[in-house]
Amino acid sequence: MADNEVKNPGFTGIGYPEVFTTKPPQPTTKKAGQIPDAKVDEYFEQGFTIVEDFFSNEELEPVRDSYKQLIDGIANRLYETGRIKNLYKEYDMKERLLKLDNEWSGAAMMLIKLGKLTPEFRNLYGNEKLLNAIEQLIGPNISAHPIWNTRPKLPGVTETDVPWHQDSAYFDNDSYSTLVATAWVAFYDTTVENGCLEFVKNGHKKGMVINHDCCDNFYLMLFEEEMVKRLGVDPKTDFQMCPMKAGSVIFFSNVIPHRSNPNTTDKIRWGMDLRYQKTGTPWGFYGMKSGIVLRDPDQPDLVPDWDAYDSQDRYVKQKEYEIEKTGDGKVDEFDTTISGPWMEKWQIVRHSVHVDQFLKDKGKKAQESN
Ligand SMILES: O=C(O)CCC(=O)C(=O)O
Ligand SMILES: [Fe+2]
Repeated sequence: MADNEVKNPGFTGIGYPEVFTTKPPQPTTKKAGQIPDAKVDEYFEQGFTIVEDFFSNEELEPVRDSYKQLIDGIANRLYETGRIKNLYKEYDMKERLLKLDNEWSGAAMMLIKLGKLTPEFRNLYGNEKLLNAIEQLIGPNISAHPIWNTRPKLPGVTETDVPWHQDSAYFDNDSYSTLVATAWVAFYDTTVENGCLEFVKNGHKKGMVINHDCCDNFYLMLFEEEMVKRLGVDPKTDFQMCPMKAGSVIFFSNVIPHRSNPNTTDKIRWGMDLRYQKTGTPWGFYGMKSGIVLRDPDQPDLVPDWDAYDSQDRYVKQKEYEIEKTGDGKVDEFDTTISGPWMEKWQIVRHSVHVDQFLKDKGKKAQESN
């Protein structure tokens, strides 16, 4: 754990408890998707809440189909460039990417790095029911946060095992006082065995981003002692596994610590996180990418500008940031490293190809940080 706070530009020591524990005024009209009052209270009291059966199978099927097409596209690219000898067409969505990744390790990363929102993803991100629930958490002026993620977790692929962290540790310090409400959607059942999410109850109460270290693969790490020391949580009673049925959504915020453990089954765990914030609050992504307005009570006919959102590819932006705009920021489709500005907010205590790529892009040698 990083003990020397001064060395961590990401640590401010300032907390915003009220931002993360205060329920906004609730809508006065009933709308589809609204979650029970007790769930809204739970979100602000313990820092997360699971809403079972939020989406029906019919609502999720187009999104899953969209993923199937993306995976097919990746399979074809790997095949036509001679990286794989089999297309694994006979396998379904819970297995095909794993088969591909086992033959060419990097296939899963290619999917994760496909930053584009397909029409089906846009529909899910801007889904009326979801926005009605989000309104209960952040109020009626809703924007999409710059960052969303595909979350396949593959057995044996450590790049999909996410250590303890607070999401804000990845964002810039200007956004520490902004509530970002995340909706993590389960496409299939998540279980303890396949690596469901795990949360630290009450870890949001101080509203503070605490010391992280860099990096496990490209992920920041938050150690248990740091959570105990600064957030006053108790691992014995506050760590909570959150298995979810397909179609369920877990809502959480950007300061609640969470992680997901390795998948010990032989099928992929699948989810997607969609993030929302109040319009006008800092986007939090180092000026590299902005969000878009999804809902504005003063503009009932507003159509979200998804093209503007999608035109800012975060992975290209992250590359540009690293090479300080000296290059064209083009990302090779087979480059399976991920790196970004969060790597310089925290001490580098562990190296990986991702961290070393970051240092190389920044013109620093890996050894210099040791
Ligand atoms: O899906 C996972 O395993 C991690 C998800 C996560 O950290 C997030 O959505 O913020
Ligand atoms: Fe997270």
